[in-house]
Amino acid sequence: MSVGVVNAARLLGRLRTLGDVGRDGQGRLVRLAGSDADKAGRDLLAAWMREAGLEVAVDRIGNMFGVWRAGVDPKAPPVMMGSHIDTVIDAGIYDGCTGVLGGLEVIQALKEGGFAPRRPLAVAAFTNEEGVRYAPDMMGSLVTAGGLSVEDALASVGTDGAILGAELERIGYAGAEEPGFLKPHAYLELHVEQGPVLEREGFSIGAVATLQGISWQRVTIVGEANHAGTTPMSLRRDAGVAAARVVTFLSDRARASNTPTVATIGCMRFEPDAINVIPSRATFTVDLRDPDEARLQEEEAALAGYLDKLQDSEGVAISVERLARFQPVTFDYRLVAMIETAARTRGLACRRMTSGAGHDAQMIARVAPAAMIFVPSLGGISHNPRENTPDADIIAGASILLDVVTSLASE
Ligand code: HGY
Ligand code: MN
Ligand code: MN
Ligand code: MN
Repeated sequence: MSVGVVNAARLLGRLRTLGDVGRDGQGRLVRLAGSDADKAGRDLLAAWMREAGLEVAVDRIGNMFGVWRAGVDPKAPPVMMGSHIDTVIDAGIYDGCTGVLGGLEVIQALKEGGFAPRRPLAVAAFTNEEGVRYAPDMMGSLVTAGGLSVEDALASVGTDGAILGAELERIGYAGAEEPGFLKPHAYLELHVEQGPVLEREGFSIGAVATLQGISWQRVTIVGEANHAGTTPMSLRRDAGVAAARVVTFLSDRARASNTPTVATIGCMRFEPDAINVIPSRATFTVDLRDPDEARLQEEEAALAGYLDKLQDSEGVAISVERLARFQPVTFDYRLVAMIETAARTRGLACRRMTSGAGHDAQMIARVAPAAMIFVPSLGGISHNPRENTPDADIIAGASILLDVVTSLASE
């Protein structure tokens, strides 16, 4: 029985308002970790947290927490919700923000409904979940879970050369609290699915039981700059051609395998980047994912073997830098079952599923029981301004979050 009702207008209004914070000159939503746009989003979130009467705390890696110090022992481990408000480049408005604003709405609705929790409630916005400017992704929650030292995280160098720690200082979000200062009793993340499954199969709610493994690498291929017109094809050491061979190798291999392996080359740069110069250097990223750890290792080994052979066949030198590596995760069975029960009670079609995307929940699952609630993504589109989820689904997901949190906070 819920003691509070999600205020749909408030939640949807905040999603749209925050969705307009951090638009660049081309109107694209770009709120990269540590940027001025990130600061603007954080400032707005902190104001909403205070408006809800929450204590706002920030830790040294910039993770933000709104805490309702209620309950028998206000210092007891809270039931925590959360996600992230940093975005990719040219993002949609739902990725991450649905979980942060959904969690804030749940606390506000429960307070307004007169709910008397036995333990505190909290909502978190983790720093640099997307990893676009600073690798690895899910950085703030990874530090919270003890998977990366806060010193190393603060020292990370962005794609633009800026140091994360200095950026957090500059935007006023280098907090005082030690990461992990707020150990959750349980953690729940509401998130848009970012894939096609729920919509295609006609489900309103996804109870996320597992999350696939992720491998991020940066590959640098060094050949030799030379004249595009005078150099015979047989004498070239063309870094661009070598890089192109890797793109087709990975794509053909992933397509040919009848496994869930996915491979993406999202960034690529040639140097000197001139129309009539054979590229001397190609730098690109590789994102490999698979729900099965052994298979993911096989894919990494196959790529390494291919790069080895390519060095000889193309006469280039190849180096690889590991940017992130996370094993597949299984979420807390009891929480997954609570999500399914809440959906059934509300008459919402719910299916258990795995997450293709990485999420902060996978890191928090290392230190507390954690699970995720998915709501459908129209057309399965995400990391794209066309990302969209029907209002009714957002409210349904937040209502399930409220139901499960009400039970957990009564324990
Ligand atoms: O890459 C991911 O899956 C997440 O969006 N950071
Ligand atoms: Mn996300
Ligand atoms: Mn994302
Ligand atoms: Mn995520």
